[in-house]
Amino acid sequence: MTGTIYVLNGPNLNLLGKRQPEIYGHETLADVEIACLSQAESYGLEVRCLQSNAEAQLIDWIHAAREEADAIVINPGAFTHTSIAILDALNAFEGPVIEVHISNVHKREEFRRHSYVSLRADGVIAGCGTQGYLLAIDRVAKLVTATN
Ligand code: CA2
Repeated sequence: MTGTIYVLNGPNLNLLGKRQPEIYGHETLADVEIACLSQAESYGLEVRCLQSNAEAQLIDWIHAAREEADAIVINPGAFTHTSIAILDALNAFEGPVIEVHISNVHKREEFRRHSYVSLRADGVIAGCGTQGYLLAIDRVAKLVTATN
């Protein structure tokens, strides 16, 4: 199978493994990205891992994914709860979109329970720690195979 998955991470996720391990665990973003590469490779898929603290950069990458990716796995960080612009960008992407949250957003503050991105996502994974990214790749592999 050939195919490319964009794995996008939003604001503050560059701090993974460096702060608040009780919420986000001990793995760094680099650890997560290596695990994603290996998981995708097991399905014969390629992965491009990108992180930004800037909403505009994330939107530009989602636009690039329209030409370059077959699926998007995205943890939009706090933009999940605020960004209609990221929702609009994802709505212009045709392939599968899986939304990932490391923490269980439903067990936290009320404002984390609403996600604009979920209005577009084909699947949402929350509260599975960084394993959520690998579960998202499993799901994408299944969806990409089903459409090929
Ligand atoms: O649970 C998730 O993955 C979140 O998307 C993480 C966001 C939060 O705003 C969402 O409500 C849920 C925050 C990312 C902050 O990441 C950090 C990682 C380590 C240390 C500090 C922040």
